[in-house]
Amino acid sequence: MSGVPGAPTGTPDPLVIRSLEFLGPQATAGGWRPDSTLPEVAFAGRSNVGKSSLLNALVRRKAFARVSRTPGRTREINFFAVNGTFVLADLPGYGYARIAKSRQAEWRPLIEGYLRHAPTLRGVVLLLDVRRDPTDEDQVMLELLTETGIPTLICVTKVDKVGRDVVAARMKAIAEAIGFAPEDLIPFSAIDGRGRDDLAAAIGQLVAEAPVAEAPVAEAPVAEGSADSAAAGEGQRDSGASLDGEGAAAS
Ligand SMILES: Nc1nc2c(ncn2[C@@H]2O[C@H](COP(=O)(O)OP(=O)(O)O)[C@@H](O)[C@H]2O)c(=O)[nH]1
Ligand SMILES: [Mg+2]
Repeated sequence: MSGVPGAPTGTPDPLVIRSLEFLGPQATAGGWRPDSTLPEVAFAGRSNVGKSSLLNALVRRKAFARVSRTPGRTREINFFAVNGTFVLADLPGYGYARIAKSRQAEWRPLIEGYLRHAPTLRGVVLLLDVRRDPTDEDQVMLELLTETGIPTLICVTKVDKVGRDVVAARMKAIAEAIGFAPEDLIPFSAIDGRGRDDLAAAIGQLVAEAPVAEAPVAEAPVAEGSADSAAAGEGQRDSGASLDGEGAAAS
């Protein structure tokens, strides 16, 4: 099982966790975020898509799996430094059916603000449920990613919930709905582990690749004020936090 196009088999697994440090939450658009120079990868998707389960499977950490039921935490962006080498940003799930419509729209300014002001962001992993067609909110997310030019990995979750033959058909339908090639989608299951190594390799590539959206470094003379982003204090907060998860979520 494999098939991440271009992912060399020799890419070291960046998600063998030696250290994992909670850096803090971003709660509002333009609010605090870590002043990090490390490459960053963000994870996005609809509530209940399986994001917490995927992250727990990716980093293979029991402590990580502790599902927080704090409602507030699930509406924040939570930042973690992995092995001191890259930052994982867990974006709030959108489209949660039990949240009033007025609150459902809150995710957009926060996520949009984040995408536009994350200087070291190397890519976003967007999760889509194998059994569902992409929603309007998924499409909004994709449009934001296209517009900002942020490299995007599509991960199709919960593939263990449908038969193997159905997976192929669903991958094709989902790819079509979002304008991707089916072979560029990564099938994933937190239950049987499918896709975990492919996703880890693809993330490894993202964080290893030359930055695409950062200020030019060596060649061009540095424009004043553009490169100096390291200044303010390290935002280190309660490191006992774990990734969010709606343990009691419906469907
Ligand atoms: N069968 C199966 N269930 C999953 C998988 N990933 C998540 N789930 C279930 O889907 C629900 C939502 O998962 P969760 O990780 O909390 O989703 P989140 O809201 O996106 O963080 C939970 O009941 C999980 O047990 C998967 O790969 N396979
Ligand atoms: Mg979650």
